[in-house]
Amino acid sequence: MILDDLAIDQREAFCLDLARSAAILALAGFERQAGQPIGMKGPQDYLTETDGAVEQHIRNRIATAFPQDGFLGEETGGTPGDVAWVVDPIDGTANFARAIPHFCISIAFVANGEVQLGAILNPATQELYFARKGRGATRNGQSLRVSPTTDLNATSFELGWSNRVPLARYIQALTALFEAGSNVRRSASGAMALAYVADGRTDGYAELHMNSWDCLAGLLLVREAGGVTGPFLSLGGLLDGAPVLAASPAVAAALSAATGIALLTQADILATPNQPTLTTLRTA
Ligand code: LIP
Repeated sequence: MILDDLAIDQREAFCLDLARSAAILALAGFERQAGQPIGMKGPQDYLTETDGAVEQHIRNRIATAFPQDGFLGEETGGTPGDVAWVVDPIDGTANFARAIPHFCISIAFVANGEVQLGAILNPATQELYFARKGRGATRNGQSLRVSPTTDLNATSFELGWSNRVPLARYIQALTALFEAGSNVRRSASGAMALAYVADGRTDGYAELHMNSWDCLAGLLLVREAGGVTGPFLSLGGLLDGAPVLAASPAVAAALSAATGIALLTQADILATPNQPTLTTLRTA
């Protein structure tokens, strides 16, 4: 089913209100649970009651407003279909569980084979990042551009980590980035990291495997802020996850070479309708 601009307009207004209402729940949970026992889904995989409550809130509101839309969430799963909301209720759970105010709600809306809307809201700072395909990216309404950095010795990259990837592969990429001259950070929230690339606060973000709910909103933000990314949906990332790379154009190839994660090629761009014009990018 192809959605027209009016249908996406309706979801844009809803998406912004949905992110704000979810953030109220998330912040209340953050303030309530500080110092409480921490639940674990698995090694280094935290579970808080707020994750489930926020996702249920989001899922219920979508089911009421747009019952025909699909849903895929980190906590409750789902069958997305062609028109779907892809949601991480609390990205940065490890931070949330330890009372570190660096976490967010990440909401993406996928239709017509692409991410159409992306919203990332950090309830602790009240910074709302939003992008609509072809219409730019904002933070609290202010337009965003990726960083102008060209000198690798001045770059600050972020490299995400999870135990879904062999440690040796992570260390290899980390070493290559430091050897290329970059400073490398990890903040434990991939969605916030991608929003910071769009905001010019970081020059690039890479992770060797991310789930769709962690990255789809942020990848749209980066592209709409003038950045470049790797392929994700075309790799089957919606259901299975895939490597993620997003960066300002001048340093994207270096990040790709150091991590071995491919960039979108000109052929990828030309094959995707309505893509913003980008310089030709070599793949890794
Ligand atoms: C997080 C991701 C991040 C990854 C973390 C964790 P969560 O998601 O956003 O990319 O590096 O290990 O998976 O679990 O906080 O929602």
